[in-house]
Amino acid sequence: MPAWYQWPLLPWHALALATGAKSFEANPVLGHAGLNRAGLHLARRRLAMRMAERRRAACAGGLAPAQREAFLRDGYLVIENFLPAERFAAMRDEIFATAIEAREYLDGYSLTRLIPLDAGTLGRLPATAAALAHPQYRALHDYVGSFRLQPFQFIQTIFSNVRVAEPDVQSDFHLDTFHPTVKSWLFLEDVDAEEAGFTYVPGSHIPTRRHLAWERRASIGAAKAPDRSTREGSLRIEEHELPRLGYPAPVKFAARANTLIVADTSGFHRRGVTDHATRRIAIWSYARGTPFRPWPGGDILGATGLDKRVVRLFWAAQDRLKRARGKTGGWGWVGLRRATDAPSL
Ligand SMILES: O=C(O)CCC(=O)C(=O)O
Ligand SMILES: [Fe+2]
Repeated sequence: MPAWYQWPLLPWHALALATGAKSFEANPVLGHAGLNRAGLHLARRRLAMRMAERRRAACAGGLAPAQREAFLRDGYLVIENFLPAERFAAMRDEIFATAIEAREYLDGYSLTRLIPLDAGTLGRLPATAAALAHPQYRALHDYVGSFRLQPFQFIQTIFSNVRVAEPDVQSDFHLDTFHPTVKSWLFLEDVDAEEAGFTYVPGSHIPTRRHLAWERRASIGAAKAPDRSTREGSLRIEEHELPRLGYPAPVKFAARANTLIVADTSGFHRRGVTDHATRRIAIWSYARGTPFRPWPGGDILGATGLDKRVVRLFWAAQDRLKRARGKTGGWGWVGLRRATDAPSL
């Protein structure tokens, strides 16, 4: 039962069922054990998948049939030599040479640095802006994400083993959310097999019956799960549970520079675990639409250019909230950094 103090907001929480809201903990309807036992979570998931299928079909034009087939089978696409070589080199050289205000987050053994590619930075990175205007880039995100949406873009550097600690929170197998959604990495440097390569369970974007049964069970206890990400709607799974779900073994991707990996991160994935002190630099993008919408268009942020501003506004609001609550740690601005600058702890 929701606690008494949650009752006044129940209609609001119920309305959130029709949106991408995913936190089992923050929403007493989404997190309700009885409702999830009866199939609330699964019903949302099934309907969201049906809608995504329709939207995806409408976005299929920009992909070759073999690409569509590979994606529908695996849940990801790996495209080597994605950009023309000169364009890629110009972008990489420009990025490696430019120091820009960055945000960083120290979590477990990783330090992640993000430099937004937005209205505040793209003017200083003309070769990068030109390279990312590649029409296939957008088409792939639209198809995999199932929305015609301008993705949010960042320069992402992940340093692993910056300190003695457990791997970061992304290094557990998980689903980002309950509906199809897209993330991509266009690697600026090689990622070797023993490094922290992106790892995906092939085919897990289309849940098997056993996967759905696992998800139903997980959703029942998710609001009170010991793991925070699970409570927040990004279900974690133990590695030893995976083989029972009927998928092939996870694939950890080694990749040459200029490889693009685009994935539906509603399938099981994680950041690969490594013993080495490594750095992984990529153009990282994601896009997420409203899961129950039957049509793929209507990108208001993209049409108004706000997509290049909202991330910063969101971060500012987050930072203000954190200060107001007297909290420290987590993501924060750290001043000028190049993507390649060694972490200073
Ligand atoms: O960085 C990676 O390899 C995966 C991280 C992840 O799980 C995510 O961004 O959703
Ligand atoms: Fe993820």
